[in-house]
Amino acid sequence: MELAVGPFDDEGAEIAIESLPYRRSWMRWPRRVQWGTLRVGRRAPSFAKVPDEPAVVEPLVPAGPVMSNRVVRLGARMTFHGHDWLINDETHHHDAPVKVGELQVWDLVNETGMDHPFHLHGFFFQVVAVNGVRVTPSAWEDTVNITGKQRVTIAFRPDDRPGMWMYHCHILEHHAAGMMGHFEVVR
Ligand SMILES: [Cu+2]
Repeated sequence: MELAVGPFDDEGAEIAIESLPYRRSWMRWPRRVQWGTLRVGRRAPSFAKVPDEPAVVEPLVPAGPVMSNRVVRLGARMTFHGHDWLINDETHHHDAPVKVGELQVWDLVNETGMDHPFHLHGFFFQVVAVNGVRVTPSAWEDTVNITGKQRVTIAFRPDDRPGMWMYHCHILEHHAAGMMGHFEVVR
């Protein structure tokens, strides 16, 4: 997505920076919160350069049925203190290794009723299907929001950077309470 961003108002105008209400679970009622105020300064020339052609994203997975080679289930478990947040029924899941150059197609299955923004470290991925329905990837992502009970299929090809890598829910209290996994990239 390419955006042109202002401000387009005159000097002295005030623009609120807000988070808009979004219901990410039944547990919390969404609120509109103002985080800051932008005051428009004196008019200045733009430094932006617009590319002649928009970026082209070559699909990693050809059209047709998708075969995934891994399932990552995002779950939860009640505890005395609140919740454990889980990957494949474990906190801080130790996932299987992946090979450099080998196409990865992962089914991310949200077993809970709330959203989890899934974030992968180190490798950009394409969203190839949502709830089993193919989508044409239009961008390289490092995070995809998975709504309650949704299944999102992603694809990436690990390049030659062996070592331990991580994925996690980007709601940091979920990450801290276990909704993360490590996996090794091997040659
Ligand atoms: Cu989460």
